[in-house]
Parts: sequence; C-alpha cells; structure tokens
Amino acid sequence: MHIHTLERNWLWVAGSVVALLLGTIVYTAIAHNIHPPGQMETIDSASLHLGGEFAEDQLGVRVGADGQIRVTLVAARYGFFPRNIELPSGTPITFRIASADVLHGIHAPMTNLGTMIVPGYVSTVTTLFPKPGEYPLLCNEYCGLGHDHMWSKLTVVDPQNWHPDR
Ligand SMILES: [Cu+2]
Repeated sequence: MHIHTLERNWLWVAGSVVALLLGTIVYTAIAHNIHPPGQMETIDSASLHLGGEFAEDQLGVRVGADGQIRVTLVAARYGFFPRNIELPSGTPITFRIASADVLHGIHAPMTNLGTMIVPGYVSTVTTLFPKPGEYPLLCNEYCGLGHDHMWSKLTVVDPQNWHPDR
C-alpha cells in the first residue's frame, strides 16, 4: 500500500500531538499529583440543610480526631458557605463540598484547589496552600444570573497563627 509522503508526514504530526497530550496527562498525574476525582459519593442536594454533614451548623473548618483538617462547604447560588474560612499554610487540608442547587465549580486562583461541584455528589479534594495570603474562592461554572458575584474568601495564615474554630 502506498502512502503519499505528505500524508505520511502529517500522520506523524497528528500522532505526535496525541502522544504529547497523553504524555502531559501522565506527567502531571505523576509529577504534580493532578488527578480527576476518583471517588463517587452521592448525596441528596435538596435535603442538605435538613441535617447531617452539610447542615448549616456543621459547616466550616474542623480538625478530625486523626489531626486532619477538614473543610465542609456548601456551594449554593450565590456563594460558598461559610463565606470566610481561615486555614494554615503548608498543611494538607481536605475539602468536602456539596451543591444545594445547581452545578457549580470552586477555584482558588494561584493554588491547585479546583473542582466541579455536581448536584447529587460530594466533591472531595485534598490540597495544601504553600503561601499565606488572601485568596478568593470563585465559582467557575456558570450557575445563573448571579454567577459573576459568586465568591467567598479564603485566608491562609502561618500555622503558628492559626487556631481551629472548634
Ligand atoms: Cu457560578
């Protein structure tokens, strides 16, 4: 079978692009610990507020018995609740986030905190914030007319200056 030289060259170009993109995915997964979410945990978004982990009085930052810092957030039109959270730098932190209404996304610029928050599922992300500072928590999935104003505040402080709420 004869393949024209020009066509063969373009096959190499297309194949190289595919190899480069797959290589990038594998490289970031191994070197930067960037993965698609692996677990799938369902929840009834319509009854979040009625009790359990995502009831209003259970939200916020807490330290588990194992010493792991957990942040429980509800994403709802239009904000992440509680609106202000304070966390220590350089410490692994596990976020558990659920939507009370529609699809949202959470993103803290200049950090690697970012995930979709799909109604009916709990989004879990573990990350750490290397540098103290103030970061906005933005919604990056269009969720309605107030989407542009959907943000909350994350303050990262030195671990010596951080005290858990409870
Ligand atoms: Cu939004």
